[in-house]
Amino acid sequence: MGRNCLAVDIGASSGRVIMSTLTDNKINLKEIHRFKNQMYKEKGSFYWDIDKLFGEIVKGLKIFSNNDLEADSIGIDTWAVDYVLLGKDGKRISPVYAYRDNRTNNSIDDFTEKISKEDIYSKTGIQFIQFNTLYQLYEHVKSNPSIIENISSILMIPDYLNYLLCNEKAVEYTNATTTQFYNIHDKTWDDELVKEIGLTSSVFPSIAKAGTVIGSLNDKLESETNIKGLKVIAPATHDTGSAVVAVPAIDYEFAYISSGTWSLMGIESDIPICSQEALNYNFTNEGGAYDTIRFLKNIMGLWLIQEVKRILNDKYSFAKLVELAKEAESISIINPNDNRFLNPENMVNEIKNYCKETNQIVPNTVGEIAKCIFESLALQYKQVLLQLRKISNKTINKIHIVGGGCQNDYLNQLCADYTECEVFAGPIEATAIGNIMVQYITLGEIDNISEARKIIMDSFEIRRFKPDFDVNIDDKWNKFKELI
Ligand code: LFR
Repeated sequence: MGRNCLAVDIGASSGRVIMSTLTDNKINLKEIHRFKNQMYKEKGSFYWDIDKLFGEIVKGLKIFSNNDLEADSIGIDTWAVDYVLLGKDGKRISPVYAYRDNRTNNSIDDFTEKISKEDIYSKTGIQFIQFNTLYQLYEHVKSNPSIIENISSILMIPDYLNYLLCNEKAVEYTNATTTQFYNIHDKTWDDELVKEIGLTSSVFPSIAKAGTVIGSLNDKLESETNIKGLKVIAPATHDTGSAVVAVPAIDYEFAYISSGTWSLMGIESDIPICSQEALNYNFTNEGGAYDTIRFLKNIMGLWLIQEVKRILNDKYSFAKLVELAKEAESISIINPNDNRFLNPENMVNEIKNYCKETNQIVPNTVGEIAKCIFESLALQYKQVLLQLRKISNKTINKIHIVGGGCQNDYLNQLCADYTECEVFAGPIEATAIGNIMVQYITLGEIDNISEARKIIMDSFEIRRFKPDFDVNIDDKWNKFKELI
C-alpha cells in the first residue's frame, strides 16, 4: 500500500487539490478538485478573494473524504509576496491586495531614498521588483497609518491558509525571503527595514523551514470534512520554491525555468550571491528548501499570452495561439520585462504601441502578436542565461523547463535554438510535485532531495529538445539588445 499526501497548489489563474500516492519509489498523482482564481478589481485596486480560495480548499477536502480516500498530510503552496493582516482577535483586518496592483509603481524609488539599494540588497539579496511585500506594506501603511495600531500579525498567503486549517501561525522560510524583509545574514526579519515602514518585527510570526509540521486539521474542519489526524506540513510554500525542488537534475551545471504565469529562470546555489553584478542585473536570492538558494530572475512569462487570450475573449486556445505563432512571420520584438506589461488594461494594444514606439513593424494578426511574445521570451531566456554564466562562472549548457509552460513545445524549441542549450521539458506538475516531495521527506518516506529528484525522473515524462545550430538570430538579438 502506498502512502498518500495532499497538495494544494494555487496559482494566479487556477488552483488544485491533488492527491499523490508513493508506491515502489514512484509517484502517482490524482486531481481531486480544480478551481479558478482571478484578481478582482474594486475602486481601482486589485485584490484576491482569499475567502473563496479557502472555501475551495475545504470543498476539495470534502470531495476527497467523500471518495473514501485517506492521506497523512496536506501542504499548500501559492505565489509569493502577497500578505494578510491579522488584528488582535486573530481575524483578517484588510482585503488582500494582489501584487499587480499599481499602488507600488513608484515605491522602489521612494523607499530607496531612505535606505539605499545597495544596503537593502546586501541585507536581503532580493531583487528590486515593485511588488515585494516591503513596498506593498510601505504603501499600505502610508495610505492608512492608523492600521498600524490594529495589526497583531502578518502572514503570507499560504501561511494564512495554514492558519485557517490548523489555527497555528508561522511564516514559511521560502516565502518569507521574498518579502525583502528577511535578512540573509542574521537569518531573521530585518529590524531596520521593518521599522522604516512603521512596524516592529514582532508582527511577523516565527519562521518555519520548509518541511515543518505546522499543526493538524482543527476540530471544526475535522468534523466538517470527516478527515481525522491530517497533518498540516509547510512545503516550500512559495510555488517557485516547490517547482525548483521538482527539477529533475542530477548534476549542478544546469539552469531551470519554472514556466507558468512567470518564467523564473535561475540556478540553485549553496550561498547567496549578492555581488554588485548580481545587483546590477537585478537577480534575486530566494530561499529554497533544504538550505539552497534560488538565484534567479523573474521574466514576465506566459502572463503576456494569457492576457492576450483574455483580451480576445478566450476565442483562441493556448494550443491555437501557438499554432498561429508558428505560421506567422517574425516581425517585431518586445522587452518582456518592461514594467508596462505588468498589468496593462489591454495587452494586445500595449504590445502594438510598444512596437510602434520602438520603430518596429506593428504586429497585426493574432499569430504575429503571439510570435512576438514567444520569440521575445526566448531572447530574454538567452540574455538571462548569459548573465547567469557570467555571475556564477558555471558552464551551464542544460536548461530544465518545468511547470505548465513546458507543454509549449514551440517555446521549448525556441529556447533550445536561441540559447544553444539542450532543453529538458517536464514535469508539468512541478509545483505540486515539489510540494508533495517535501511532505514525503518530512514523513520519513523519502530520505532527501536527491532521492526525491530521482523518483521524479522515474515517475514523469521528461522530453528533450536539441538546439538547431543553423538557426540564425543575429538580427533579432541585436534588436533585443537595443530594447533592454
Ligand atoms: C510565480 C511567483 C513568482 C513570484 C510571483 C509573485 O507564481 O510566485 O515566483 O515572483 O509569482 O508572487
